[in-house]
Amino acid sequence: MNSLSRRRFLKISGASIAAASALTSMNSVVKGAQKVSEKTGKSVKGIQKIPTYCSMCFWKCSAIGYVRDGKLWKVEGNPIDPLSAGRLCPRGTGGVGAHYDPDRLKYPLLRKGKRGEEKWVQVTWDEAFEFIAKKMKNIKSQYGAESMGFFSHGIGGGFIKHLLKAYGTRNIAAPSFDQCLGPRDTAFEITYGDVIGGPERTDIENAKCIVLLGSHLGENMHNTQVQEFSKAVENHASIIVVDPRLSTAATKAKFYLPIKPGTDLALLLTWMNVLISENLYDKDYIEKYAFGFEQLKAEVSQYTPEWAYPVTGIKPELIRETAREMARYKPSTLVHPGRHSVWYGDDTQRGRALAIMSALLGNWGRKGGLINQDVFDVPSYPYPEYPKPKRENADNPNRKYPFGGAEGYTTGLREATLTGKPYPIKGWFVYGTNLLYSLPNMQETIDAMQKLDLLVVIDVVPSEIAGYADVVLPESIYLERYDELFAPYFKQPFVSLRQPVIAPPHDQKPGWWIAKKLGEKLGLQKYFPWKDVEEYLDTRLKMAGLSLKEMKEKGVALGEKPPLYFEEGWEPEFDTPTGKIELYSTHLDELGYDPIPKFTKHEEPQPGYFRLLFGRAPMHSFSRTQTNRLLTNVMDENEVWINADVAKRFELKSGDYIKLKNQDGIVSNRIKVKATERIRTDCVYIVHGFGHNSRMLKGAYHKGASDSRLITKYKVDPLMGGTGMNINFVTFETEA
Ligand SMILES: Nc1nc2c(c(=O)[nH]1)N[C@H]1C(S)=C(S)[C@@H](COP(=O)(O)OP(=O)(O)OC[C@H]3O[C@@H](n4cnc5c(=O)[nH]c(N)nc54)[C@H](O)[C@@H]3O)O[C@H]1N2
Ligand SMILES: Nc1nc2c(c(=O)[nH]1)N[C@H]1C(S)=C(S)[C@@H](COP(=O)(O)OP(=O)(O)OC[C@H]3O[C@@H](n4cnc5c(=O)[nH]c(N)nc54)[C@H](O)[C@@H]3O)O[C@H]1N2
Ligand code: SF4
Ligand SMILES: [Mo]
Repeated sequence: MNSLSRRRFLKISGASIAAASALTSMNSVVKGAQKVSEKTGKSVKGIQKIPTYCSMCFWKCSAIGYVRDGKLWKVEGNPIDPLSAGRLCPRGTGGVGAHYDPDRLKYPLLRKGKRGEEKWVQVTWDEAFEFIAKKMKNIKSQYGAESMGFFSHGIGGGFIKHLLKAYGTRNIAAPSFDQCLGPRDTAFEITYGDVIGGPERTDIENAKCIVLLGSHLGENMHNTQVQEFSKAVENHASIIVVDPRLSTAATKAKFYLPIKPGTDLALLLTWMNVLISENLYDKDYIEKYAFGFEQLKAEVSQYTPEWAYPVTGIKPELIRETAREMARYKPSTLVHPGRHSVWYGDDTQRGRALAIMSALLGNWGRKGGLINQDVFDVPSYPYPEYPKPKRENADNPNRKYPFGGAEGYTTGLREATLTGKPYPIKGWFVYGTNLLYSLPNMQETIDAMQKLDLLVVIDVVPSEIAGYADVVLPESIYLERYDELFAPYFKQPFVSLRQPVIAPPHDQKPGWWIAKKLGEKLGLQKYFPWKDVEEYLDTRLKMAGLSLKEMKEKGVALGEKPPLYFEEGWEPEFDTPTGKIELYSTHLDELGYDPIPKFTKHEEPQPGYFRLLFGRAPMHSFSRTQTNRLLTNVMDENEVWINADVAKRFELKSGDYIKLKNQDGIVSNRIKVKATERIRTDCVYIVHGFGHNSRMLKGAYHKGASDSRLITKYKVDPLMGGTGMNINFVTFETEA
């Protein structure tokens, strides 16, 4: 497999180059995008290099935008950036295509027809703000400020969030928790008293053995993770991949475990059984730092490899061999905690099992394991205090989900809107999240929206969610605006600046400007004391001993590196009830949940049906890049991966177009078949984000099929409210 895998890997890295050359051809075809200096009104000659940070996904690599003769030319990595080390992923390079996207929203729109009819009139920004402010004032006086909800994803939403907090609501939610990493972080918080966070605290580059469950690095293109993973592969780290599909990462693996979907928890518990029964775990570490080992030992004694074989489909010898392999390299064996972890509804418990595995291998706080991170402290702007909401948040009444996200959960807010309980939600602000494609069960979202008095969507293209809005506000893209400073927890703390590289081509405006102008219309001026965003940023940067002037030149400032490992002086401190790593969770026990994870079976497909799995493609992000012509030059539709034998049985071959029909009779757009040995017979796989149905997305309309449409069923995690979405089944409909 090795030579094949190397080629495949080169192919993936090559996508970056493909995007770059597509970009050159793009530039030669883009006409009428001649840029002029905002200050002088003259065309700018020569090449300008302007540091900023990327927003093609939420990893936020620092980048340098190149402007040639007044036109956006290319985007490259910023060499001093600890995240990208100067190299962007294919999507980052392709960011140029977002600026030139012909499907962009150009000016504010007011709805003409019914919600969802996509009929609009063009209005001025002032008319749009007048309309919104009037409705928001009505909602406040009739229902209370908490009756406004805010959905957002990404750092760009920061100023709008500030506006809504100033207005008086805290009903704020993002799909990056309940539809993404929530269960994982909840599990690590329960076990270690600390989260994994993003960028993840994974020391991939120093790991000697890497275990990936799902986590399809190489298709999942989170830059730092992929770069470190390639380094680890070059250094001959032993790779173990568990995936029902032979992912790109799996082609690099020494051990590939084609697990039956939904049974990872069984495998993890069985690995623990082997580590403990064969005395392979890190005894000193467990004695020193962990709580509940005896209970764990007793609990997992039932999960033998022979028990696991029929459950997971993985042979007992292979389970033993891989457990021994992990033990051989401990503590530098990294069981990757994953990121997109909302799979089956018991995801926090699966996350707990991952966390416990890490403890048995002694890898928290150790080289090649889960390491310490620190943050470049940039104080917040000294705003006046926000008004206190009069009612508790509507999304998680009485803390039904005891570990629900600190800032609310998405489907809870949707449910409150639908039911009017615990109180009516009458307005939504939606920033940078295509809720119809990011939340499960699209119809519930549509029904909820029909209950609203006001729906405002801030987007860059006419996304599906924008199609339902009363007012659509066109934002300038990330290369055309300032945003909040980015200062995450990372092994090398840093702060980075986003600044405009190029002016927006039409009447698009940045989030900060929208927030301030609307704030003024709402009488909330005191929350916007700064003249403009430059003053705001400079104030914050000065408090951190920096300045906007120097940040505009460098883009990134580095902070002081913390000790990464216990050996380097990172203090082992666990903020749990026992002050130890809780193999046995006292907190879960107290709340009446399983203190040690237990395996439960998940529903299986009916005959003729296949579990619908989904994931990423290297050159696209979610449902947000399918109109970017640079990226669609490389991939403009998704395919459905079907096991070759299954395809034969259904008389399907690669290249045929079919439709997918789910268990509830929902039928997808047409999608191309990829008949392959690289997937199990009980599931199919598609890349998320395709299959757009908004007519205004001309470049993406009806290209490929949408997983989101087929995800009508979801299972809510009782601990934190995350929505398990891998529980839908599809069958095939041929075109004839
Ligand atoms: N190019 C690109 N990269 C991205 C993104 C993007 O949009 N585009 N998005 C980013 C974001 S926000 C996230 S959260 C991550 C998501 O990326 P990951 O966290 O890596 O996502 P997963 O859901 O773990 O991975 C999907 C993989 O899980 C496998 N899988 C499905 N079901 C099972 C199962 O039951 N067991 C096992 N073991 N495997 C299973 C699928 O076959 C697929 O290979 O990607 C990030 N990186
Ligand atoms: N079915 C299904 N659902 C999923 C997932 C999945 O794999 N399958 N993945 C889950 C995960 S891991 C995550 S993190 C979430 C992601 O969920 P979302 O962040 O909601 O992802 P998108 O669907 O890409 O929606 C992003 C929207 O922001 C708009 N946008 C892009 N750039 C800008 C900008 O600069 N400003 C503004 N205002 N808008 C902008 C885009 O046009 C698009 O409409 O989805 C989750 N939901
Ligand atoms: S990982 Fe890629 S798309 Fe995401 S921020 Fe970095 S360069 Fe941009
Ligand atoms: Mo995510």
